[in-house]
Amino acid sequence: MEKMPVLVLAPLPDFLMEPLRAAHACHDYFHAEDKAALLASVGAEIRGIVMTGGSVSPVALLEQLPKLEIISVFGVGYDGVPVDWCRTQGIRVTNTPDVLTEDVADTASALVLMTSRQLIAANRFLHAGSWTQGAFPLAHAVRGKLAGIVGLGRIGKAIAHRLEAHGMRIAYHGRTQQEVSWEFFDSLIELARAVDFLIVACPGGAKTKHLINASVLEALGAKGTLINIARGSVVDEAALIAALQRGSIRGAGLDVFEHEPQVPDALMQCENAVLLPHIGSGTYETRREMARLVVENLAAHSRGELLLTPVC
Ligand code: 8YV
Repeated sequence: MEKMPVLVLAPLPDFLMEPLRAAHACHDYFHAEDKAALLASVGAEIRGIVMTGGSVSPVALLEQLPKLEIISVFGVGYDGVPVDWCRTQGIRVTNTPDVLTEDVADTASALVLMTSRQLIAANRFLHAGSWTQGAFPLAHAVRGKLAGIVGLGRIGKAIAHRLEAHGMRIAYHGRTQQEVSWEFFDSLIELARAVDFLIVACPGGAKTKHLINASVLEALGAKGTLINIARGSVVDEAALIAALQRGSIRGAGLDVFEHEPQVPDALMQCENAVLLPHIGSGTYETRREMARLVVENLAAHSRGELLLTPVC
């Protein structure tokens, strides 16, 4: 069978690239120095795209691929894909849900502990040899504190279960109230006002852009910490930096940023922020499962079978 021409829009691990290359004719758009020349030579033949959760496939690019049939995202978030446009064109989209839920939730709960117990600062303190000069300052307990989850999907729920195990109380905000025992807040501002930790776990994209703005941060206030494991676009980063600098919120634990991998110097200098380089799903176990779904979705599509994890 003839190999399906596939355009690769992002850097991918070898354990994904190897099976992709074995099954398809892969063209590396991400590393191509002359992207226009690559499109001119293979664009008319491309039938598949592989990209990551953080990468983007704008309509202007997709329009140059008249035979495109499927976009397979190596990630659960597909805010980089113009899904409504793809639907109108009959282009299928797949993602990698479920397999990364536990790791991302672990990362969120670790950020809660790292920020509240000052674990990163404590580690730095010891490495710097400061312990012999005195004890590390006291930090804050998480038990009894209220965590507000913004976006109670699969990942949001997995975070809530972990934080309950730490003795925390849970509330949430989202588009609709769900049949769960946790308190629902219709208003995001009211949730921010009530909680000690505001945890962003909703999808990215136009609908949630800068949902966490200056007013939400003001409501979170000096007793509050912002955690974001979702998408950088959900938080107004400039407003967050201003709030961290003024100390008008207590701190932040962030795994995602507005312009990854660029993180503003001003944010890197905030001692009250714990910053991770988008490692939420970054384990061998999970990334291999994500890779398997990408490969199997493309294979199913090539054989005309049902997709495993379709978005549309
Ligand atoms: C990954 C993600 O960082 O699943 C997502 O939406 O952002 C992450 O799991 C990414 O897709 C892999 O590079």
